[in-house]
Amino acid sequence: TGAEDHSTNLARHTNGDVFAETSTVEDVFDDTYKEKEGPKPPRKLVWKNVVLMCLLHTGAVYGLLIIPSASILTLAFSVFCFLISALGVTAGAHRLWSHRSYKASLPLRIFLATANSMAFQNDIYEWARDHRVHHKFSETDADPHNAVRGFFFSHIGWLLVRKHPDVIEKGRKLELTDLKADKVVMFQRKYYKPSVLLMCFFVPMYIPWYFWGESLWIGYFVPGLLRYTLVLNATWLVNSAAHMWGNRPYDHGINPRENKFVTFSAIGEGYHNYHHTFPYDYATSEFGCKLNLTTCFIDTMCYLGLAKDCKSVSRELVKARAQRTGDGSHRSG
Ligand code: ST9
Ligand code: ZN
Ligand code: ZN
Repeated sequence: TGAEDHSTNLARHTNGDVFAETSTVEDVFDDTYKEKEGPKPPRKLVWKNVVLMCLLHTGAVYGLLIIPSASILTLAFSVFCFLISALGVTAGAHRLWSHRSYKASLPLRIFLATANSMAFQNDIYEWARDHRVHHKFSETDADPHNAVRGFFFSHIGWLLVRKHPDVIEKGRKLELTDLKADKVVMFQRKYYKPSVLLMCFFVPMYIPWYFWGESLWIGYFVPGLLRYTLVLNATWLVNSAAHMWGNRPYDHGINPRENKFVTFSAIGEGYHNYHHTFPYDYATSEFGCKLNLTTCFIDTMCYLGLAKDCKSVSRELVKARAQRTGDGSHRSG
């Protein structure tokens, strides 16, 4: 399946230079893997995570309730923090580090890693490793958030139980030298805990207090916990909703779908049928910046000379693929 896409993919992953080292990225679906037969291993709950996620979501609901007592500046700042942390995931952990779909200069990588700590979604190395197994073994036992196990599991449930052994077994065999060679990634991993305390909790709480006299309490619950929880859920919707609801214009043989709502809330990451079909495209869609703030951001970085070598798929290839394997809903605009 998709041999031409695969070879394009390999051809496009050129060798590194002063920007960032790249190697062949293992984000292409591997149809040779077969799930083990027999009963599945038992589900082992991790109670600590269950309790923490309950507390977090309770804190977020409380943050929602106290919005009327927050100043307008604090609300604007919360949106700002949402966007920065979202970019740390979309432009950083996802499009740059998991897929190597463009190259980023050192200052940009430092910015993205800092923004990524604000999103507190595991360090970049772990995120990208889990994400590469997600693409390579999509919707099997070796996919960390296997959507075949239902909405709840692929949304949040997978973070509340021990991983399926195949995720770890297959993950250990992945080629991750590009991540290990990236000093920014390794630095963020080494100092992950303090960087999260600072970026995800302290900065969002402290800045409104210091600069415009907001209470620390509101700073903690609104730009802090509420914003964090919203970014988490927007991200998780890509794994749950965008693997369940929407059209499949590029490949109807896979579950990931084009979902407008997810695209909006995840600043451009809901074109998920396209993304699983062409994982190396820096725009994760064929529509450029449309509903895609992340692509806009990367384009701006290129304009400023901070990013380069964005990979994309030619219109002809997209069209041919849609005709060959799509569900018939493709409209080339
Ligand atoms: C979070 C992540 O929320 C969200 C990621 C979402 C991905 C979305 C993708 C969608 C596309 C992109 C769209 C972006 C949109 C953004 C929009 C923004 C608006 N390979 O982990 P352990 C090893 S995090 C190889 O403990 P358990 C591991 O190294 C939220 N090896 O497994 C270790 O080895 P060693 C906050 C692997 O015990 C050993 O296995 N964080 C792999 O099963 C054990 O590892 C949390 O909630 C692999 N893939 O526990 C906590 N995986 O011992 C998260 C593991 O040698 N995590 N290994 O070091 C945990 O608490 C645990 O991982 C667990 C599993 C309980 C889930
Ligand atoms: Zn996916
Ligand atoms: Zn991806």
